[in-house]
Amino acid sequence: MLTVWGRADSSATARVLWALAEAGVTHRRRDWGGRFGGGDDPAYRALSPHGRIPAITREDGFSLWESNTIIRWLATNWPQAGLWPTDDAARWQAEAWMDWSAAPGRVIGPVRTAYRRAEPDPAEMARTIRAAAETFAVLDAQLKDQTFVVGEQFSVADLALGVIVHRWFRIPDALERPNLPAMEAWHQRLCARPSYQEHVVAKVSVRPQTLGMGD
Ligand SMILES: N[C@@H](CCC(=O)N[C@@H](CS)C(=O)NCC(=O)O)C(=O)O
Repeated sequence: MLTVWGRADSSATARVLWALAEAGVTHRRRDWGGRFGGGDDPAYRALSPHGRIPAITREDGFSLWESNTIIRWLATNWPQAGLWPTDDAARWQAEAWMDWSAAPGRVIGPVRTAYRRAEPDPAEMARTIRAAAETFAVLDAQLKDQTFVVGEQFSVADLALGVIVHRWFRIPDALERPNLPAMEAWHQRLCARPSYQEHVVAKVSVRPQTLGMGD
């Protein structure tokens, strides 16, 4: 059986738990990282060289780290889950979008930092939101005429981006931000998936001190 090492309210762990649920893979989870500690444990560092979560292990000694790599491994080893697009060109587009997912990951952090300040500076919030919106607009354009990130099939690309986009929509409505209608419609489609509700919506948004934007 697979073991996932990571607290359920971490965005990178939630991405893997969501993928496992989509693929119907039985696993267990160990609370790890953040308030649970363990990142500096030498045995854990042997699994995850930067000490970050998540990592996965199996009884036969197999282990893996980096959430997107875990998702790629999962999609390859559970082909019946259909997480790789069947069309070869679409499959490589999915790879590109997975790698691109680092970009929105980078711009959402400063928004959260600005918003969490004891005395938030409206100019900083506006600036960070504008920078994030420019990046998310790339995804909005991609989703304009299609159901999922690389076409009509739900894939690894949706798994790589769905958690980060959820954070964007957790920015309180009071903060002005551009409309991204195609991305919003896609987010709604993800919200209709029970596995996304369970592992992303219910977990990545539960900490009031982070204003519902998760970690
Ligand atoms: N690129 C890595 C990022 C891993 C990462 O930064 N994880 C965060 C949680 S989202 C972490 O380990 N933070 C320290 C901690 O929770 O102890 C991945 O996607 O797996």
